[in-house]
Amino acid sequence: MDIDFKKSALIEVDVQNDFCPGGALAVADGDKTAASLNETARRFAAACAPVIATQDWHPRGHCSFASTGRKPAEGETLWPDHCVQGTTGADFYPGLDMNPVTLIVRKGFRPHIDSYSAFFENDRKTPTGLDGFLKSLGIDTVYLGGLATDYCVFFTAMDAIRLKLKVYLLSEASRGVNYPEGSVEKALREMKNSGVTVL
Ligand code: VGL
Ligand code: ZN
Repeated sequence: MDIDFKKSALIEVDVQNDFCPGGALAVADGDKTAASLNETARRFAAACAPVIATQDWHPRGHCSFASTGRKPAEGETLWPDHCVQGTTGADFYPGLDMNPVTLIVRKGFRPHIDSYSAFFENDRKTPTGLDGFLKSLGIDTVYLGGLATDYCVFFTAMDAIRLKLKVYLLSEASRGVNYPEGSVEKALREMKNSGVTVL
């Protein structure tokens, strides 16, 4: 993989305990993303290129939790309680090397909006600040991987395309929830159709 480190950033999406085996919203082999991300992150760090780690960071009783008893809107998915602020489940998976990371972006902390993408919350307009961060550094290309391929990785990739960035998905460094069945394949297809290069 030939990377232009002057204009590229790596985004490591939600590699947190709750998305790894044993966690509240475990993704099959979610822990396997870490080794591959670490290897790429160390190459970025050696070039002093930005490495961003995102962290799903929900308050207790967050609107995305099925435990609220709320009726989901059309097309909306509710989840088991996960990545609650300050809990071990919300911590980064210990196998993820945080030394190369230059920025941590927390998302999903507004009680009434969920946030899958690292760029915008699910209202599609509340920014996380990541776009401004990348722009101020002159970044035009992002490499991304992590959890989950069909949710947070997918929405991050699609927003990055919308923001006119070149997007490379590190598929070896990503795993999906695949709920509903087939959603990983659907996400991969949509990403490819939108201009994401799947590595
Ligand atoms: C995610 C569901 C709920 C993810 C986060 O990181 O893909 N999925 N919250
Ligand atoms: Zn979440």
